[in-house]
Order: sequence, then structure tokens, then C-alpha cells
Amino acid sequence: MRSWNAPVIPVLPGKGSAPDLFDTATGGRHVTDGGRLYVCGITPYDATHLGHANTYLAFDTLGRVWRDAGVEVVYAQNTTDVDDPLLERATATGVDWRELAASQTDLFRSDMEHLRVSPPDHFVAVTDVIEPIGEAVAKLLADGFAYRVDTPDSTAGDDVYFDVDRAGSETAWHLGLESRLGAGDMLRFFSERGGDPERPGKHNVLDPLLWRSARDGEPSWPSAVGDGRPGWHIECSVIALDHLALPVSVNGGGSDLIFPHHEMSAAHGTALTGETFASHYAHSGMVAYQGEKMSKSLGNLVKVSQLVASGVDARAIRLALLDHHYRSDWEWFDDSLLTAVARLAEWQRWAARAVDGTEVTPLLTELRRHLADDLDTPGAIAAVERAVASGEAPSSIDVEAVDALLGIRVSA
Ligand code: 5CA
Ligand code: ZN
Repeated sequence: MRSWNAPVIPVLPGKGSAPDLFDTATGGRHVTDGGRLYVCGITPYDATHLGHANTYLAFDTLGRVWRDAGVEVVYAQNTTDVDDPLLERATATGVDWRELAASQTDLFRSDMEHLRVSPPDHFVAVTDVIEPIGEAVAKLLADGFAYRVDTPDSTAGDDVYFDVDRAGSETAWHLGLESRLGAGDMLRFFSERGGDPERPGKHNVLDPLLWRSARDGEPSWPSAVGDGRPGWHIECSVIALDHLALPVSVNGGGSDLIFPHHEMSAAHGTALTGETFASHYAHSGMVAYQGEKMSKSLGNLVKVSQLVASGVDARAIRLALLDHHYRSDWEWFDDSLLTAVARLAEWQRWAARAVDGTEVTPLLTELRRHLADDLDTPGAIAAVERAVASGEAPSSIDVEAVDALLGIRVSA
């Protein structure tokens, strides 16, 4: 499907380093220079809140740092445009689910453009890849990694589940490979995040749904495994496999996707190909508001589009979000914007005094060093603040570095 318009990114003199990035699967850091990026996209309803924006900015920073280091970036992202919460919202508000998904995806595109987030090369709606997902589920069934569970309320056959124990014993994947969680935490997160441990007939309570066979009143499509619709994790495995060579260099998203989503996407990907799914798993922290995780289900949202409509400069939103390290959990306060707005004005006055330059500057070197250090955007912002406070006129390269690496265009 159509992605969104790319911001123009200045090319800087010299070359940055590939980032030394924290990896959820090892609990340590390693230099990541592959450039094949898969980031989980939105479920298109109630988009785009500042939590979403924070997550996409984290991976936008990764893309900017990679490109500056000369790494070729290939970026794929899904939208979960058919799923239970989206269907429930559509029913509750009396809107056709397709219209809800299309309008929210459009809003997301325009929010990403306002925030100057580079678009994925492959922006893929799940409803556009139902057929390959059905084929993948059929292959998992044929290879013994999936099984059917009796589904009397379906009009089309039985649901299909993934067999985590079989995959754990016969492939390079095993439970905990990516999340490093214990059994108790896995069960808790599985229940909280869309799983169904209580479903009778499953081999393991943690086995995730691969294919939900058709029910009356629910959208469904014909497929190699009968009429129905995909389970959640398989969509990201199939879209990543379609567009990126394995292993994916970085599989990313917010930390609420560590388990079960990324664990199971990796399991499906490995069971389908025999290969390691991703060499690195990166997760951004959760943004809270009014004391709780900002989430569509709680409704405690601050949306990018509302701020922009009320006249807030999107660069100030970007600056306010990037002032937190991508891995930290933090709370948004409405006055967070005031600091960012004032800062942006100072940076603009600073940029207006720029003198033409062509060479690598001390500030550029400092920005590169902070960002290669696990994407330390607060460190990079503090470096710009020091340069601005010094009273010295910047080089035009300093101003372009802020644009290219932090995504904030401060020149006129
Ligand atoms: N469609 C799935 C992924 S396949 C999904 O999780 N959609 S979402 O709309 O719920 O979230 C989109 C992205 O925003 C995910 O990476 C999620 O981890 C992230 N996210 C959601 N809420 C927050 C939050 N409060 N703070 C930071 N990131 C968040
Ligand atoms: Zn995903």
C-alpha cells in the first residue's frame, strides 16, 4: 500500500558509526550495521498518540544513524488493519471497519509526515497479504508446526494454532529466545496481550492462534486453510519474510510487543524457513499519561494530529519526545511542550546566524558519538544546547546535522 512522503535529509560530510544498540534477546549491546529493519506498525484506530509517535521516532533515529554511517536501509512495516480491537471499535461506533482502518491509516501517514519520519520502503496492510499468510499457515500445518482445534462456532472449519513445544524442540527457536522471560511472566503477558491460555484443546497454553476460521458477522477471506482471518503474530513474520532477507537486522517495536508478539513472530519465521528470524530485537519504552500507559483501550491519549491542529509546531513535538532516551518509560505532561517550544525558538535564532561550512564540525562529531551510543538522543540534544548557549555562530554543517540526525529542520 502507499507509504508516505519522505523528508529531505541532508547528506553530511564524513561518516558516522553504526549504532551500538541494546538487544532485548541478549540483554547486552552490540553494533548493528545490517540495515534490514522491520518495525511493527499500528492497529489503525485511535492513531497516532504520542506513545506511537515515540516508538516510530526511535526507529526513525536508527534509520538516520544507519544512513549517516553508509548503511543501506530497507525498512518494512505492517498495519494490523483487521484484528479484534479494531473490529470492536468499528462495531461500537457504527463505522465500517474498513473505513475506520483506512481513515486512521491516512491520519497516521499525515502525522508521520508532520513529524518528518522517514517512510518504510514497504508499508503493508494485513488485508493485502491474506493469501500468503494462508499459505504460510498451510505450510506450518503440513510441516507439523501447527494443528487444528475444534471450533464448533465457526461456519468454515477449525481454528489453527502454532505448536510452541514442537517448534522449540525442532528448530533454532525456543520460548524465551527473544524475551528471556520466565514461565509466570509469559503466561501473564500472553493473557493480557491478546492470547487465550484457557482455550480448550490447545497443546500448550501459550500456543498462539495462527488462523481464525470464519464466524458469522466477522470479516473472512478464502485461503489455503479455509475461510477465515489471520492470527496476530503470523502477519509480521510473513510481511518480514516477503520483503527482507533473513535474518532481519533489527526487529523493533514498543516494549509491550516483547512477549508474546515478537517471540511468536520469530518462532513462526524460523519454523517457516529454518533460519534465525532476527539478529537483533530493539524495543522502545512506554509513554504514560495521567499515571498510566498511554493506550487506546484506556483512552488516555494525546494525539499528534490534535496538537498539530491546535497550532503546535510538529518540530516541538519531535524535540519533546526525543528528549527522552528511547528505552526509558516516561510520562507525558502537557507542559512538556513548553520547554520544547522555547528550545526550538532558540535553536532557530542560532541557525539563522549560521556561516557556510563544508567540513565536519565538533558538534557533528559529538552528535554522531551520542547517537551511536544506543541512540542517545537526550545526549545529542544536550550537545546542541551547549553549542547554542556558547553564543558562537554555528557552521551550516551544524544546522544540517541537527536536521539529518535529529530530524529537526531549524534553518529558515
Ligand atoms: N499492530 C500492532 C503491532 S503488529 C500494534 O501493537 N499496534 S499498536 O497500534 O497497538 O501499537 C503500535 C506501536 O506503538 C507498537 O510498536 C507499540 O509497541 C507502540 N506503542 C503503543 N502504545 C505505546 C505507548 N504508550 N508508548 C510507546 N509505544 C507505544
Ligand atoms: Zn507486529
